[in-house]
Amino acid sequence: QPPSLRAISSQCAEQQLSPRRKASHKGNFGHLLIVAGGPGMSGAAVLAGQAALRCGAGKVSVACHPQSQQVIAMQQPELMVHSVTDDLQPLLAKADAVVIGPGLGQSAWAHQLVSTVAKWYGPVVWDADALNRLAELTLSKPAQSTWYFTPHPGEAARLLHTSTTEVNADRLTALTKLCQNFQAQVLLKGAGTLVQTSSQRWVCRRGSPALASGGSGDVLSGIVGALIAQGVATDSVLPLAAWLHAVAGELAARDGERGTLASDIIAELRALVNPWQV
Ligand code: NPW
Ligand code: AMP
Ligand code: MG
Repeated sequence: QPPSLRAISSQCAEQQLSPRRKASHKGNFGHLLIVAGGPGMSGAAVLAGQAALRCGAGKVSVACHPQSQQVIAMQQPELMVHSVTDDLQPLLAKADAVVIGPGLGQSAWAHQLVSTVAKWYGPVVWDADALNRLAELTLSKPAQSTWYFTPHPGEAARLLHTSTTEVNADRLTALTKLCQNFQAQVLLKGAGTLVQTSSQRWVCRRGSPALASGGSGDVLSGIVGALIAQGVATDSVLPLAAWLHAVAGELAARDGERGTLASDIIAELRALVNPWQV
């Protein structure tokens, strides 16, 4: 019997996000590693990285393709940007959480990174091309790690070896199958985003068609990663991320939903992750 469906509300933010201790330092807010940014898609890594910074991750590193390193580093000086040619292990060793997928592409370089991260013991957010690669493999999650999936209906269809139409015809069934097949917590994107954690199913009724533009999902992956790195309770990470992203999208659309950019969503996040200040 799958868990019942609850609406995600502002309570999520109020319960999980509290003021920082006066004496806190960056080490208290986690080190997030974002494995992203293949050739031609450096922007996806920048958007995920900026969203993670604006959601309060203590440190954010990006592991990207050599061709993307300079452009990513030049766009956001707070990001630590590493060109990865062979070994990801030294970067994984320093990370509290990993996001993998935004703009990763489907090259042998990307596939190698997916295989390495799939063996890591820590929490991993799987998005975009990393999900597309997982769909082609038969891997299982290491027992100690927690996996978070953030597919759009197209990615969900690839993971379930079905069509986008089938997924959208019964989104709750697709959600449950993804959780079961991959032992993961899952956020299924699209208007009325669905989330399944270990104990609860959620629906997010907030959000806007302003979110329907390239890079919007890359922002979401950074939000999820930042919440994990900061120690938000495991079962609250995905509902809270869905809510922050959706409400930020509504706020970003105040001048009109058409033409809202993914970057505009990021600009709204800081007020939302400090809810006691509003
Ligand atoms: P359609 O078109 O309606 O038939 P892909 P991607 C479907 C990176 N990016 N409801 C859609 O169906 C990403 O991170 C980089 C229904 C179509 O079939 C990835 O790594 C950017 N269907 C990579 O590009 C900015 C939906 O999914 C398919 C749906 C490819 O990612 C852009 C499209 O998905 C981008 O984020 C919905 N709500 N949503 C950058 N600046 O660097 C999606 N679909 O083929 O996986 O392509 O999502 O663009
Ligand atoms: P992606 O396809 O990975 O770029 O992700 C798009 C993001 O925007 C997801 O979080 C979707 O849930 C959200 N989104 C797209 N279209 C809508 C919509 N019409 N209403 C609400 N959210 C949307
Ligand atoms: Mg995406």
